[in-house]
Amino acid sequence: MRNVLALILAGGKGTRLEPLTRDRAKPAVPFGGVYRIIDFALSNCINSGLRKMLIMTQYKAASLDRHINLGWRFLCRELDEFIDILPPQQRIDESWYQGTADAVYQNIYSIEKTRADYVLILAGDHIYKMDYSQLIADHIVSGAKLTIACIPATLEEGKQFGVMQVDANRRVIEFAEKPSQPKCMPDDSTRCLASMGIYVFNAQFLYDELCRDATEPDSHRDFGKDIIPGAIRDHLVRAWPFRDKNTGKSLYWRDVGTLDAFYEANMDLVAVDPELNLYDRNWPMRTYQPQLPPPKFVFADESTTPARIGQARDSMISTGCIISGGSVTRSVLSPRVRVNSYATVEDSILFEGVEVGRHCRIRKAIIDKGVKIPEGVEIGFDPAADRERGFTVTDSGVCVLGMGYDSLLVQD
Ligand code: ADQ
Ligand code: ADP
Repeated sequence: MRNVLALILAGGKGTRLEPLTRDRAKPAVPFGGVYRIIDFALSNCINSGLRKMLIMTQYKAASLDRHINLGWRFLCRELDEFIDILPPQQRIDESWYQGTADAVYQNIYSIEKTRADYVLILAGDHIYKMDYSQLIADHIVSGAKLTIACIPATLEEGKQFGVMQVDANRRVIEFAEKPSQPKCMPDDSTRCLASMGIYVFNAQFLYDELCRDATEPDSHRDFGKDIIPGAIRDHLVRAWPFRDKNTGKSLYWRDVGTLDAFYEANMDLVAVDPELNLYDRNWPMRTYQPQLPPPKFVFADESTTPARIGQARDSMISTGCIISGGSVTRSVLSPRVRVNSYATVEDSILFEGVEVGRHCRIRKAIIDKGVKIPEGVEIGFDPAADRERGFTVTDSGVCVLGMGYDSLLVQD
């Protein structure tokens, strides 16, 4: 793993996660209480034995920068180990990158300087646990120039992904980026083989392909749209299925690009027996956490109606939270959340520092950092009323309050 460089693409705009991405990049969005989304890719790198990481940022990177600086600056440069942030390159006539390949191409000098033989390209916005060393070993043994991690998806999901066809040796023979009619797998007419956006390239091959693409006038400068379809024509490009070695079953992986996917992936964590186990001591997930006292639960008085009981069930409650006479069910609370007496919070995600006033009723909501809900307010019970108040309500009925939405909350 010493000659592998991990490049983490952390620059996507994340429009479909608004308002959570209005002021921060998608990989910096809080997830699972104490994590940021990017912690999953970075923890996977560390747990896989990778020690050279470059994070490519673009939009609204201040909060991401701070998180990396606080939580991920522990590698030893003297041993040629690093996690560095590559800010966007300032070009004379264009300030933003075109596609993902352009972002990599413009940083080619920093990448070549690492003298890596293999480049692992990752997205900063996926929730999963993957041992990249297995993927890299498969890549090296097969002699492929490029290996793409893949997973079965429904034909509907396939419209959001790169969809491929492979031969009996897992050679990729067709690749379509976000096809309107995804082609199914030969042995399963209901599913297609989706690219996870995780690639291992032979470094020299990557540089050659990026330089070739840079001279194509019609290219979008994108891995999925241009580089991969170009590479499969003349070179050995293989697929690597992300599945359990023993059972053959596909493993947990979520692209949390939409509010509903983000919500569901958080809710997956509060299941009694979650598919994604964060408590696995063999695969620790790292993050930055402020120094805070343990969560506290106070008041237990059943004689009042409603009862005044400080409690949480089937929930993840972070440090510094105080559940003071309120009740929390199937929810994920980031640090320093406060839930006051007679309030109920159900099926919700509350980010850092949210305060829920007395007698509030909150259901199926995502509430961003620092929002203070005044006494007696109801959220998530009436989608039309929630929309009217200026909140985002998703197709599946999740109500989302961005930072600074306090002013829209009038007392019911
Ligand atoms: P998408 O995720 O739709 O599909 P894209 O929007 O290009 O592809 O984003 C890929 C990653 O790069 C994301 O993590 C994004 O945040 C980041 N990114 C985008 N533009 C960037 C830039 N200019 N600088 C830095 N980072 C940037 C891709 C593949 C599909 C595949 C899915 C799987 O194209 O084939 O199926 O990922 O999720
Ligand atoms: P994160 O929650 O990701 O750590 P920050 O707290 O740094 O992010 O906030 C990200 C950006 O959002 C900041 O640059 C700030 O300008 C903006 N912001 C923070 N709080 C508010 C608020 N209450 N209303 C509007 N914008 C805010």
